[in-house]
Amino acid sequence: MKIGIVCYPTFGGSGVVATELGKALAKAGHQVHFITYSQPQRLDFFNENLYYHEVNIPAYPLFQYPPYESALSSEMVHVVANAGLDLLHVHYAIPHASSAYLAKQILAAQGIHIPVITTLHGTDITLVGKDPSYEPVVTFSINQSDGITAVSDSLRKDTYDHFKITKDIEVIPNFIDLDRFNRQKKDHFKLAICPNNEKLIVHTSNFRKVKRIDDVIMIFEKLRKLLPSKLLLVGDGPDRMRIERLCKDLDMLSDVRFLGKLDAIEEVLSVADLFLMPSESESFGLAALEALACEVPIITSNAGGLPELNVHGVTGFLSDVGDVEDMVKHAAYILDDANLPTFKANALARAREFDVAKILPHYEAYYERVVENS
Ligand code: GMT
Repeated sequence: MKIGIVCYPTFGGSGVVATELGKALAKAGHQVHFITYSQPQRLDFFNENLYYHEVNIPAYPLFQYPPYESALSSEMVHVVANAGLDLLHVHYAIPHASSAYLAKQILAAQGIHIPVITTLHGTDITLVGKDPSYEPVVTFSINQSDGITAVSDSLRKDTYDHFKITKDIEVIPNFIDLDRFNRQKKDHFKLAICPNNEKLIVHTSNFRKVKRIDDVIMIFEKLRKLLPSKLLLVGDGPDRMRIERLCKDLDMLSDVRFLGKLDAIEEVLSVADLFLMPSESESFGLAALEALACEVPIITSNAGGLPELNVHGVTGFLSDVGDVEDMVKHAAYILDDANLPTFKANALARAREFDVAKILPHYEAYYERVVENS
């Protein structure tokens, strides 16, 4: 098939999933055209089936807010018509679903039919999309999509609960490329961070409020009193400065390192003993799946789709949002040398269930169904 993929090209989970999906589709022989405002971060290899089309947004003094959606729709129209696409697959509803709707109408007026699939990823539904400033457009454009997917049962339910959706939503979970995400031997790195064989705790995120990084700090503050440990924080975002100040105030900076945004996240995960994700809301938890693939057990909240990934007592533990004490108790249990090897093995076994080779056929089958029925 010839597939157009529209996504945010930055570090966010939806952009990562969209890019990895496009790469896997290209490897499977499909022709994939990325349509984004800059080159997707993970589009890091050459394949004869991959194309990248940049959306140009010409500046004009009148535009306080450059009309990105119009430029995106126009680029979709050009690519669909010129490359003869069979399908447009847009990731994250805002504004991609409404831009795709407009492109579809313009193309229809030219006698070209293009089916549109919208994949809902998380905050487009649970946070931003619910805002009255966006809600009518989000509801309308989701309903106008020829196919809708959500990354977990929980997100599917949230979508029906918060929006008047009249169509079926297919659940296709996040997936992982185990060729890239696997535990590598990085002893020198571990020794540099944990010179006295301390346990290494990792958190990766975009440092937004929804991630509850204060909880990560409070869990670690209590944990390091129970056993020698270090904390690595990977990523960047609005909460980073405040969290750095909090660590300084708690006199923790000797045990906590802020690594900022990193491409080779699998190298950090390769030396980790435990991953923390105490999020307020999390539709799937791709970062936690990346940890599992590197044999790192996970302590997560039970928000959103996390119970669909984290098997309580097997791959890690689930706690109520904000229950720091419970998370500390579970973290100490996992990190006990008598328990850690079992949790590590279980983590890998669970990650294998989300291998891209297993999930890709679900997307391909869904594409065929949507194209046939639209
Ligand atoms: O808020 C984020 O973490 C970024 C966001 C995105 O859409 O870029 O991530 C969401 O999509 C990921 C991929 O489907 C999911 O694994 C994340 O759980 C989800 N984040 C939230 O729901 C908070």
